[in-house]
Amino acid sequence: MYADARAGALDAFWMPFTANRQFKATPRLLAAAQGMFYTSNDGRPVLDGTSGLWCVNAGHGRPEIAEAVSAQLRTLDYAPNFQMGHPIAFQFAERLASIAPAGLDRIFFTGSGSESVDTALKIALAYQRSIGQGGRTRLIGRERGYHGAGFGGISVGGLVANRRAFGPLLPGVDHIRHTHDLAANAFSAGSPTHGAALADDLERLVQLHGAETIAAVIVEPVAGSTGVLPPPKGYLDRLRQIATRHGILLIFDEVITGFGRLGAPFAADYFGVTPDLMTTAKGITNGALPMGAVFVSRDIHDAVVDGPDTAIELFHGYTYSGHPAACAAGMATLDIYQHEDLFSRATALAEDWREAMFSLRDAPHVIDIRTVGLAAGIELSPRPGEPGARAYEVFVDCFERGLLVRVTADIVALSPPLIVERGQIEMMAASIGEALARVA
Ligand code: PXG
Repeated sequence: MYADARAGALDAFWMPFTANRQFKATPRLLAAAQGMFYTSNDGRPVLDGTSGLWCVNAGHGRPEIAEAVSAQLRTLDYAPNFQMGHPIAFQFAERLASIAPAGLDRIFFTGSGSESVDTALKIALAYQRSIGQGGRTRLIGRERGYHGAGFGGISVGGLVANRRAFGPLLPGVDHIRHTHDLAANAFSAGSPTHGAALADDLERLVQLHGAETIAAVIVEPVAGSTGVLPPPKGYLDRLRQIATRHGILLIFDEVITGFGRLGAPFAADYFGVTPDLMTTAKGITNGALPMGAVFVSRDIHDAVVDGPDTAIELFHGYTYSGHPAACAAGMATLDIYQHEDLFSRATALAEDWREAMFSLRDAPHVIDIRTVGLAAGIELSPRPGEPGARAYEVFVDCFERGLLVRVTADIVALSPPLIVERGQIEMMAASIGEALARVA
């Protein structure tokens, strides 16, 4: 219950991606957080099964981050990075470059995942132009992809609800097919066996549009928002080969998969496939401050950062690109990831995670379970005529009993902080199992 009981106290905040009237009639508020737990506004502990929104990878309330941010704000609260600079942005970029997949060691800072996506798409276009391929203006995304909420991201994104209200979007965008195939792949742990050939859909678009019109293809290595879809075995390799063969840049959107979600620093490391650009955000600061970063191959950087020394090479950037406090949060976050070996934690827990999630295989309504790293998607059969209602009820039931999960359509998604303990993983499976037994 909201402490401020005045009528209308929740009205002013137009909440994002939320059923505002339903929420404000029965609000769920989180007042504090520590480690693996939130505390709800009415004082109940709530186990965080989602790392906030896939971002609090090192767990909540880390004093090291709070102290680093506080010290930075007292020393240098803000300074521009346009034709000026400040030390911590360079230091943090160098730290990020040192953990980047081979070759992706040029870092462009942004304020969010959506800005990272816009930035990567713009760099791809600028690069093609700088190498004399200015006719390559098409951008390719994938059905069911989520790349944030900017016009670039929703254009290459493939979730109809995020697109339909917003007009014609960017011109010249096309999409390859998604990889979800329940009939062939239900209950696959990790990457499913069937579907590598779906990468050939990029070849189809090359035949349709001409490679010389296509700048880049962007995919999430594991599609997250749409309900955790690991790539079929061999799919990402094949996509890499086709993109390379046709001079198309490959962008991995690692906003969710970056910073240890899969048991390696990045999905590129986990799957052994290196893209040309990589978008990140979320776990970069453990969610403590808004920030994103695009990792760019040195070749792309060098091709764009060319021409007369006095000319600005890329007319792009944000007031908060490399914000000092966000960089301080990021440096402290990387220290934690490294000292606590959190990038390998998802691998250490993978078997327990898989086992716990697959214990729900025979629970009511479950039609698929997918796990990869420390993420899982539990897909339910929709209640006839009421798509999404069943999963939403599971979400509310879990919250009331002290577990935070995410739902999208009729899929329950889990992505706990990497500090999760085995017992807490079992609690998550047990709570979801009980909720499934209760919903109609
Ligand atoms: N790319 C990907 C792959 C994402 O998952 C974004 C870009 C956009 O990031 P920002 O920071 O602009 O929100 C995202 C965001 C969910 C959920 O429940 C996922 C996201 C955001 C909110 C909810 O799956 N991902």
